[in-house]
Amino acid sequence: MTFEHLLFSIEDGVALLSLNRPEQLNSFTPAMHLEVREALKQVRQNPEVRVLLLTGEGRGFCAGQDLSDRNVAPGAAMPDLGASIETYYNPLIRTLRELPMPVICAVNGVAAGAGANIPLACDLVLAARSASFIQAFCKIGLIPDSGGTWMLPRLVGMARAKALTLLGERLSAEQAVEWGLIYRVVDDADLRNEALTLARHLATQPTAGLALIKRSLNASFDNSFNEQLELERDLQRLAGRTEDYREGVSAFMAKRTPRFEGR
Ligand code: LHQ
Repeated sequence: MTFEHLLFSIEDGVALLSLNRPEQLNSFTPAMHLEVREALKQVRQNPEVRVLLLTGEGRGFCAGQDLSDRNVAPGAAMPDLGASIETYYNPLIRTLRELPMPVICAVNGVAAGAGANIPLACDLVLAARSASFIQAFCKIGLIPDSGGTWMLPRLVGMARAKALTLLGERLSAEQAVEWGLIYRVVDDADLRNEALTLARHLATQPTAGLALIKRSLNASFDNSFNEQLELERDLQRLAGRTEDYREGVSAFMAKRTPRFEGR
């Protein structure tokens, strides 16, 4: 499949997926959703891929749903936005969160609506200094979706989550780091390189183990302490049976650099 609305490449174990509708600030149409879905399927199925890097082309990361085909004419039937979420957004968010590899998001510019919450489903979020996050939903009578109502209170606390979502004000990238919403801010000109360097580093690491770390931390929000201890036991059991564990210990004992393969 050739892609019209995104750029997609795989190199050095890193899949780079860049949203590519820059004139519309990479807002999502059904066609773009389908292309992202196909690219993510390739990421999942290709054993060469050990890290996913998600970003956007142009001056925006993603402005959420493309609203140009969402105008409800007076007298027209009311839309079923739930269907759109069920069909497109929820599967996207679940896929990013459950992908068994580290997912890096490089937020290259404004991230609004669903576009502000998609990064929160990723594992490591870097943002350009000029980027910003806007929970724009409240301005058009909607509620935050794409997992925002779940992630925001957990990341920044209820008081800030309510302020962000009820006011829809722009949060700068630096403030987003201060609030614990994202990991790191870098200068605009350095964002792509910094994100790629991080992705290439992770792709040389024991990525099967990293996937288990991600899984255990994601589960911790829902589990009791005892359930989490049991999950740690189960996932450590899996981790201990990877080739990379064998290689890691063996390299440590021999005082040599390990060569991990992600299995
Ligand atoms: C856009 C968009 C856009 C189309 C910028 N659509 N063209 C899920 C399920 C189903 C339905 C509903 O929604 C959802 C989830 C959602 O995501 S709802 C939230 C949808 N997103 C928004 O409400 C954000 C709308 N955009 C904005 O508020 C601004 O564009 C931001 C703050 C993102 C950027 O502002 P500026 O930097 O001033 O840029 P701009 O507004 O001039 O936009 C540049 C162009 O991009 C412009 O087109 P034009 O032809 O005039 O150059 C915009 O119309 C277009 N654009 N967002 N979502």
